[in-house]
Amino acid sequence: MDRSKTRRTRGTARGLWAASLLALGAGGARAEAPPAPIRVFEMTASRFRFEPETLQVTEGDRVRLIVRSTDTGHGFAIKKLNVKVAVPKTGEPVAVDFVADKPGTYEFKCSEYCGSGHGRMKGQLVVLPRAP
Ligand SMILES: [Cu+2]
Repeated sequence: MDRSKTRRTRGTARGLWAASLLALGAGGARAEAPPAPIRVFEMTASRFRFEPETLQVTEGDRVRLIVRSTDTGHGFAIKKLNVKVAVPKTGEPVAVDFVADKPGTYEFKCSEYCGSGHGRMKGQLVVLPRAP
């Protein structure tokens, strides 16, 4: 009984291996561009700055920012990209996903009043043109 179980398991493993080879072959035959890489950045928000203050990505990158507060409640907003999230004072990380689809410099700033220096709590996202 144990032996037959083993054989079945091996058979399944072989089947999966063949299936994955087929999948690779099919993927290679398609002339699609590979998906844009995801750039992941971790960022902290605290009175009254973001760290890092400058982010640099390349046109077309999919970007994920993981933002967390080290003190009080903040916000993270990139107006031109329609991004705005609350960053809770609990320190829980918040994920912000967007596609940097146009080159340029985008200001980001704190979108939740957090004290006297709130107005200067900002940084920039630089999106470089993709080389042809
Ligand atoms: Cu603020």
